[in-house]
Amino acid sequence: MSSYQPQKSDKFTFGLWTVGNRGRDPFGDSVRDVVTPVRIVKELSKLGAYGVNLHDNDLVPIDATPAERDAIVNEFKRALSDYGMTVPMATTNLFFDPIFKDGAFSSNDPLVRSYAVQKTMRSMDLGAELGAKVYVFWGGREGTEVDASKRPMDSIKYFRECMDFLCEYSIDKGYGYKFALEPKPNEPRSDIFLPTVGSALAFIATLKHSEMCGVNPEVAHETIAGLNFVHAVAQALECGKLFHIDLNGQKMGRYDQDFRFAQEDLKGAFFLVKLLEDAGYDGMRHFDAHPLRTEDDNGVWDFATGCMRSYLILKEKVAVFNADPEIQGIINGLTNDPNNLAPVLTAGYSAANLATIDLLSFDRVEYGKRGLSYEKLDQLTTEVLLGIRG
Ligand code: DIG
Ligand code: MN
Ligand code: MN
Repeated sequence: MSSYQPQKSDKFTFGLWTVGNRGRDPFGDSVRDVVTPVRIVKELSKLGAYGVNLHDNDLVPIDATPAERDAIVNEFKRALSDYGMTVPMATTNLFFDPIFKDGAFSSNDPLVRSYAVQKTMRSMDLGAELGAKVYVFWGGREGTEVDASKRPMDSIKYFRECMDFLCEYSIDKGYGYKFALEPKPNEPRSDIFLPTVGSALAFIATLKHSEMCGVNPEVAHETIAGLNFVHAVAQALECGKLFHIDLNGQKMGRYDQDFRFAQEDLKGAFFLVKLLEDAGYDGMRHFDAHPLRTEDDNGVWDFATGCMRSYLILKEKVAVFNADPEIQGIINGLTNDPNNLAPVLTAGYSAANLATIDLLSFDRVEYGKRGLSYEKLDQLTTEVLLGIRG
């Protein structure tokens, strides 16, 4: 039995804004004191985390002077060194300040778009100084409440112009960033542009430097959209565009809850961990979640511990599932190919393969009656998760 003690090799990371969340919500004031970035680094290091991520203003106030900025960053860098922590990802806060109330990269106003690009460049400079190699773009304010307020084709064009400009900036500065777009369908805007992984992947294909752009899917965001998160991540993985991932928990049909990882859909979390581990995903396991408003300071670190423990426990259940002979027997039988047709479809169109497909003949009615044992397969999966198998 493992201790489920996180190791640096697990690559667990947390945003400063996660364990630093003070519990304020639209209907209630903060319930916890400020947790400083230095203390976050120290406490997460003690719990076994690999690193922390940040928005520019999680660390440096928007109105800080250059001297204040440098002092804050130097103190933070000392803490990272003292506690052996890294900063794998950085991002820009383009959603909190009123200037962005009607969007940043997709704002109608070229002055706002230009300021959003400038702020992002300064934030990219900060991220590079801290060693970040992934840069996330979450367009929390890119959207509408009033359809008449935007020409959506122009909004997408504006967004593309800013992304193309910033790709060039990263190249010009030699930062080597991998850009990761983070989709969300709504909240805080009524409708947010690039709402899902699929729409983000389509948008990336239209960028000048699409090769350096991928996605940062979040469990809660595809779930809010009513979609299967594992399928969204699988599509990103399959096309080499899973550059980062935001792990958390979410009930469907609710506001963005950002719960502790696996707090809600346990089977969905299991198949997500299975997908990532079976695929050999070597990126960060980043928790973009926050403690419940009910929690005190102790509860904050219970939250962080729970995120990592649940991932490690589910990783162990994946190994049990993958080694279970009855489960694997059913799964392996699903792709039986007595007529050797899979290689024909993989090889693609040719005279020989055309003839094979053209001449294909079988008893469709009888074949359609075959049972697939999914009832047994899913029950066995449930029993693995309930701990009575393996
Ligand atoms: C919210 O899901 C967003 C912001 O917290 C941040 O920009 C991004 C980082 O993963 N996720
Ligand atoms: Mn979220
Ligand atoms: Mn997120």
